[in-house]
Amino acid sequence: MRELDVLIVGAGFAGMYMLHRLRKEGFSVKCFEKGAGVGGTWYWNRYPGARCDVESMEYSYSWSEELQQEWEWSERYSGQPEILRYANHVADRFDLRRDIEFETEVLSAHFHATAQRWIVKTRHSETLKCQYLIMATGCLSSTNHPHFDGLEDFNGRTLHTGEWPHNEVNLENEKVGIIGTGSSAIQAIPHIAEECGHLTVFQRTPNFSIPARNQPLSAEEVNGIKAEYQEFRSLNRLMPAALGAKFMGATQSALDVEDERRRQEFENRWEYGGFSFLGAYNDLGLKLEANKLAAQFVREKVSSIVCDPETAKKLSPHNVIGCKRLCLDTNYYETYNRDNVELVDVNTSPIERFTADGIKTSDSVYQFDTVIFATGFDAMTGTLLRVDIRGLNGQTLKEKWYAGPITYLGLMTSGFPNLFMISGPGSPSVLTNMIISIEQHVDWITDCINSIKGKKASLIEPTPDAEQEWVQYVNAVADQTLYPTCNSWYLGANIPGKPRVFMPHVGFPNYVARCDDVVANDYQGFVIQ
Ligand code: NA7
Repeated sequence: MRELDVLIVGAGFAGMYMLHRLRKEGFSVKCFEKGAGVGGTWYWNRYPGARCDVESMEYSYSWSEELQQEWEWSERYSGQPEILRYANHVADRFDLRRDIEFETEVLSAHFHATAQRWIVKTRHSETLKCQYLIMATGCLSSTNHPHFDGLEDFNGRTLHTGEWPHNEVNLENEKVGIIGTGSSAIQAIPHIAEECGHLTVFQRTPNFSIPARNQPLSAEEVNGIKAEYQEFRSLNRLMPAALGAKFMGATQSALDVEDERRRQEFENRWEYGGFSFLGAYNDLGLKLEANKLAAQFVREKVSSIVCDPETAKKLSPHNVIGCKRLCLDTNYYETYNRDNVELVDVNTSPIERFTADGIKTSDSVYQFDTVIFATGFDAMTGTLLRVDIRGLNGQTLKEKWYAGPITYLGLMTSGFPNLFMISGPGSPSVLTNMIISIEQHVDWITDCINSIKGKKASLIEPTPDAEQEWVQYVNAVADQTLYPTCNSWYLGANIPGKPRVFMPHVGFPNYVARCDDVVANDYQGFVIQ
């Protein structure tokens, strides 16, 4: 049986950097990846229009000055193919592939208490032993396939945005249906509408979307950032979402500004595009009254863009803006002015079933060649719980987390010694620039493993008290914001039966300070032996 110091699961941006760090520290380490290539999220999400919503100069590794200087991003927001090229470039440049085993899915990991080792089994029936197991499996990696009656009868093609085929998908002249209007759908719909014959969009909840204003990056802008890249990174790390220092950080309340000035500020931000919109005032994510002003502005924009008043009304989002992740688009609302696009509100016309030819709602029958599920993910915990992970006394992670994930710092959970999660529930992860959060976790884990070695110890796990306190703290912080007020995937609310618990930690700098304090206090809240 192979034996390693560390096994990393997943070769996305988390797994790749983790591998690089631990290999440099001299540990025997391998990375197992289910896909046939690196890139994680960006390997699987290849749907038309897939694009990052964090700006390219920020959504990239900061740990290698040479890398960040030499890589040339072409657009303000990178499209999926360019991000995947970047991931491949990193894998080659740092010779990571020799320690990544592709098409190798981990099915189970059981902790053997006497041997103090994790016993890991793969789909290829290999069994191996490792001292540390690091789950770098991503927050949006288990797709959500909601149940629809009759789906098995449908003779057409079905696709999921999060599992898009690797060969070209030709939708020309096809009748296409798409279910869902989250970020993936909002990016894909304008592209699909241009390509296909007719597109029917099935919407359950209208989302807030802001124009991305994507454009080519100018040499001037790139050179300006590269001249002071470290400073640029440091400023962004001080922001609550570890991004956008140039447009977040407003100090004024939306309620303290007269109507006309506020309107102009929203207008400026709408024109500038992207997440900057939510940075207009310091209380848009905190006070309902302030939030309503921003939400109303977007609703008015929707009505001014969409020609058909009935469609505009259906598209008008009615909840709290930013409570679900804000969507960024290119021509999303404009697409509904096309003759070949139709919007169906499934609240008033519920989908009853799939038929052999398409979909039957309560009041119509639709024929489709292809139906696209843009129905999102079992986020943050989905992939961790799909692996059969068993800790001390055979307890499964599923049993332990039956009422919601319990972690300390989003890094570890008690009863599961030497099991680390990168961007696990309870850490800032999806509320931040993921790459920056990933780097902070990877660096923390590397220091931790080195420290255990330095102490001539072999095991680490958090205490139950520390993790209980942490979960309460994460929820208390979230409760000071508007995040818990809607049915988002941050709360697990998109998956029937999933416990409703706010999973990410709000605020990057506070989180980093807590992690640093824990280390400064000799790994307070952990037991090392
Ligand atoms: P999201 O944001 O979870 O969106 C999924 C969409 O699918 C959303 O509009 C859902 O409606 C809809 N949905 C899910 N199940 C159903 C059923 N059963 N019937 C009708 N509609 C349904 O996933 P995305 O992939 O778009 O984006 C995920 C993240 O990736 C995004 O936040 C960015 O960070 C990138 P609902 O809103 O639940 O009513």
